[in-house]
Amino acid sequence: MAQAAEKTRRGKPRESALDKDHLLRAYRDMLLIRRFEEKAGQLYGMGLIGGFCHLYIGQEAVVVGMQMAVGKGDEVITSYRDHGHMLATGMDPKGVMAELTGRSGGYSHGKGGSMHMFSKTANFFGGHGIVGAQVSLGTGLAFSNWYRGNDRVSLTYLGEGASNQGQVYESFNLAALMKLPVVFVIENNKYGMGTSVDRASASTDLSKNGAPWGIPGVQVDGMDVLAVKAAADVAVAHCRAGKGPYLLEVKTYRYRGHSMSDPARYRTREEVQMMRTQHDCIEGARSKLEAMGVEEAEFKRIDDEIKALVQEAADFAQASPEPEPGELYTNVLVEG
Ligand SMILES: Cc1ncc(C[n+]2csc(CCOP(=O)(O)OP(=O)(O)O)c2C)c(N)n1
Ligand SMILES: [Mg+2]
Repeated sequence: MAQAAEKTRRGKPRESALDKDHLLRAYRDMLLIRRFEEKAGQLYGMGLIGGFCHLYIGQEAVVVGMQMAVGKGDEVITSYRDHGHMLATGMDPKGVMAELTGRSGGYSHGKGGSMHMFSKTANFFGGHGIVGAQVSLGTGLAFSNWYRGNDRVSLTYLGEGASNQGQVYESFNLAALMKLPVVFVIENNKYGMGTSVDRASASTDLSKNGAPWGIPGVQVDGMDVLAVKAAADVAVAHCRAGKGPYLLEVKTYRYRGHSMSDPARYRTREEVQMMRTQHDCIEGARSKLEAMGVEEAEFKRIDDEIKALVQEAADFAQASPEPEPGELYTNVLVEG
């Protein structure tokens, strides 16, 4: 991050202490998501998690970088690939894992599962299984902030597969027309299930998809958490200043299958391997931290802390009881 570099008296650029702390925090937060998702994958394999489950492994830098740019009160909404977003907004790994295993200690009391969790305290608005549906809802969150006259910003995430949906463009229009404070974050992981973006989208630079409505947009390296943070800072400041929506196309990659069963015939092993070995966001952050002088003992301390947190979440998820049969019809419908 160019502006993050400080000049020493000899004129050599070096990262400031503040940047080291920020990056360490980002490293920790990305590692929590990675290890949490690996554990979720294991529990799925053991039959403890059922139904849909979309892992976020590989994409951690996107949500962590975005969260570094927002503050208390700002809102997040996303699709079904949502565990990382929940952890990054500060939701408790125990409650998320318990929801994945369908237990009463979960955020939706075991009745929502992987794709349907919410937290008012964390300002996390889900978890949506209908592709693109969250984009109109996220625009609605921004409308509510505009209506109330506060300075909150809505981070509305979508996949590149969702990006050409009609309701996405309707949302762009309304957001631009009313200058709503929403950052549209397209997580371009190259695939929508088994369809590559090149086969599905006539528009190849998705950051320009808001151009007809005058929505500024940029492409961002989503495997570099500091690049995401830098772009997010600009986007969030734009929205907070009342200038209307902003679009980020964040180029990322998912290492695992679309969902838990995925024949993976749409890409080569070499492609996945190349991303894992040459562009991994956690390894990238680690190398930068090593260059800043962070020692092995510090990484070990963070690894141990995360391992313990994730194990605690898995233990809690397995010890928490299943919902009582009498709970079948509670909290599923609010009568107006
Ligand atoms: C309206 C709708 N159409 C189709 C589906 C089936 N479906 C689930 S995920 C998905 C692909 C979406 O890809 P993308 O937006 O790139 O998100 P990613 O899975 O890569 O995070 C599709 C077509 C759905 N859930 N909802
Ligand atoms: Mg995708």
